[in-house]
Amino acid sequence: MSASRRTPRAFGVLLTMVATLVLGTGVESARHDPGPAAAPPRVIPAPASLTTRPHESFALTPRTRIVARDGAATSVAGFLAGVLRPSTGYAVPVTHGGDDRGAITLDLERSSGLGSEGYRLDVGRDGVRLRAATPEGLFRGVQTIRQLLPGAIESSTVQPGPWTMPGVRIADAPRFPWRGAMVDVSRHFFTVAEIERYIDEISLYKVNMLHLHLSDDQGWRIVIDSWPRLAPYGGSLEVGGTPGGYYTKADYAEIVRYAAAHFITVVPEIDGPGHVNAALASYAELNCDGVAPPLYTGIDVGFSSLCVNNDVTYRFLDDVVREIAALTPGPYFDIGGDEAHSTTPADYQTYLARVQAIVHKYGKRMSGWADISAAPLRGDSVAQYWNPASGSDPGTGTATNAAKQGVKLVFSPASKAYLDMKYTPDTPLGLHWAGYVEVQDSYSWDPVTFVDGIRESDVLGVEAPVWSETLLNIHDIEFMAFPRLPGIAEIGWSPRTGRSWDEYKVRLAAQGPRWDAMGVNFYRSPQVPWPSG
Ligand code: TNX
Repeated sequence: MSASRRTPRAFGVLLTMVATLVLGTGVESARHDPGPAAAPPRVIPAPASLTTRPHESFALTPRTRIVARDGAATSVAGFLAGVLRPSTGYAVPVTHGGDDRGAITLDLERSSGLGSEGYRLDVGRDGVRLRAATPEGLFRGVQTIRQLLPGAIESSTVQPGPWTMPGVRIADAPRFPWRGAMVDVSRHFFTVAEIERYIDEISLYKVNMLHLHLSDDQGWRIVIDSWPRLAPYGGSLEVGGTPGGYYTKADYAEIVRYAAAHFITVVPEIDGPGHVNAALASYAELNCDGVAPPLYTGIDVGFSSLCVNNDVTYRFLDDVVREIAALTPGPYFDIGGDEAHSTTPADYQTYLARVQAIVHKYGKRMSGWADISAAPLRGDSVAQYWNPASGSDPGTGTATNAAKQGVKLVFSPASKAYLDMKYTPDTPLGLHWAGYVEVQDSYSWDPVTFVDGIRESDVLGVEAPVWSETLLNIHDIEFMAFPRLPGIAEIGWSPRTGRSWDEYKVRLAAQGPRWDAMGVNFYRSPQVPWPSG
C-alpha cells in the first residue's frame, strides 16, 4: 500500500485531552527528516488516543538499542528485541542505561493514569519512548510498536527494510478487562506448540485471556492424577476417530507459563453437567446406571450428563477442580454448563450449586456459559453469552438473568464472535448453524447493545471462541481466526465512539503482509482491500 494513498479519518477519543485522533494519515514529506517515508499508522486495536506527528518518523538502524532502566522492564524489552532481531539482522542490544537518543526506551512510571494495561508511546526522530505503570502495560505498548513497523518486521529471516515508524503520540488503555480467545482442544486436540503459536498471534492484538475448553464428549485433554484413566483413555480419540491426545501437567504448566510471558491469563474449562461423554466412558462409576458408554467421535451435542444425585460425581469434580486449580494462577475456573439437554432443570440447579461451591473452595471465581444464569450464582461469577440472537430477551434471558444477579458478562455471540462459523457457503472449514459470518459481520456489533437491558458496567468483555469439530490443526484455526479475531479484539479494547467498518478495513488490510511474514494462514476476504503484491 503506497504511503501517498492517504485516508484521514476522524475517530473518537475515550480518554483525554487529545480531542481528535487521526488514523491512516500519511506522513508528510520528510522536510526535517530525510529518512524514508513511513507507512501511516494502522494499528489494531485502534488506540484510545493517537495523534500523528507529520514531520517526524523514526527508523531502526544497526545501532538501535532498547533501553530498559528498570529491571522489571527487561523481559518485555527482551521480547521486543526478539521480534526485531531476526528480520532486521541488527544486534538490538538491551541496555539498562546510557543515552536515550536514537533508542527505544521502555520506562515504568509509578502512575500512568492509564491502568495496568495502559501505556503512552511517543515516536519521533529522536527515538521511541514507551511508558506504562506495569510490565503488562509495556507489553501491550510493544504490540503497537510492532504494528507501526512494516509487516516484514515479523519475518524470521533478514529482510531489506527500511524499518521506519511514523511519528505518533499515543495514550492507550482498554475499554474492557477481558479480551479473550477460546480454543476447543477436545473435538480435535492441539499440541502445546500449536497453542503457543496461537498465543503468539493473539497477543499481537492485545488479547489477554486464553480460555481452554479441555473436556467434552469427544475427549478429555488433561491428566488428572486421582482419575488416571481420564486422559489416556478419555483423550485417546477425537472427532472422526483419529488419535486424540492430552496435556500432561507439565504441558499445561508450560502453556500457562508461555501465556503469562505474553501477559495472557489461562482460563481452564471442564464442561458439565453435559458434554461429558469422555469422562463417562472412562469411569463406569460416573454413570447413573454404572455402565460406561463407548468413546464418541461424532459432533452431536446434548446427549450426555453426569449423574447429578450421586456423591461420586462431586468427589470426581472436587479432585478435578483441585488438581487443575493448583496449576492455574489465574482467578477463574470455567465449569461449562452449556447445552445440558440431558439433565433435568432441577438437577441442573443441584449441579450448579455444588460445582460452584467446589470452585470457590479452591479459591477460584466460577465462569461458565450463560446457561448458568438459570441457577443462583455468586456475584463474582462470570457468564459467557453465546446465543446468536440479539435484542430483547434472546437466549431465554440468559444475559439479563446473569446481570440481575450481579454477574458480569463476557460476550461471544455465535453469530458474530464464533470463529468456527463459515465466512460464506464456500468456506471449506467450519459450521454454519449460527449463520455465515463474513469479516464485516464479525466486526459490526457491540457487547453493550447486543442484548437489550445490558449496561456497560455489566460487561467484562468479549471473547472469540474456536470450536474445533471441523478444524484439525493450527493452520485450520488460523484460517478461521484471521482476519476475524483482530476485530473482536478491537471491540474489546478500543473506544466505541466512531467505530466504522470503512475505516477499520483499511487497518485490517495492512495486517495481510504482516501475516504473510509470520506465515499465518488467513482468509483473503473480498471485503478487505488487501494490498496487491
Ligand atoms: C455450540 S455454544 C456449543 C459447542 C459447539 C459449538 C459449535 C456452546 C456453549 N456450545 O458445543 O462446539 O456450538 O459451533
